[in-house]
Amino acid sequence: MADCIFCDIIRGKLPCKKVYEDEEAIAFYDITPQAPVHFLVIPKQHIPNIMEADQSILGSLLFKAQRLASELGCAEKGARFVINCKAHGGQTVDHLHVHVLGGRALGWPPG
Ligand code: DGP
Repeated sequence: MADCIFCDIIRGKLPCKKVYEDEEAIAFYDITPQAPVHFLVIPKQHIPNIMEADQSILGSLLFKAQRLASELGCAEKGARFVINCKAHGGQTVDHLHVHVLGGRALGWPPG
């Protein structure tokens, strides 16, 4: 989709520090990390937010997020898996993405 920075990353028009890629998804480190481990898992298909995603893509993205978190050392102490949605959810990029944050203890609740 035009004017989507994550679609530009998928197409290689914008650089990223890639964690993982397959036919349907890509994972890369967040540009403004909020934890020692902070990466995003996104579908290659332009899906604006979680409300427009189906069961298959959600299951697949979350499973990949879980596997990658484990590979990056977050299995023992845990991590946070976050999907922000639209204005009230604090979503700033309108392309579905799962945040994975780990490597330190995180506070709760969010502001
Ligand atoms: P959200 O607020 O849930 O929409 O989070 C969007 C995240 O995307 C935010 O943590 C910063 C990250 N981000 C925005 N632009 C870029 C970019 O060009 N490259 C990378 N790697 N991350 C980006």
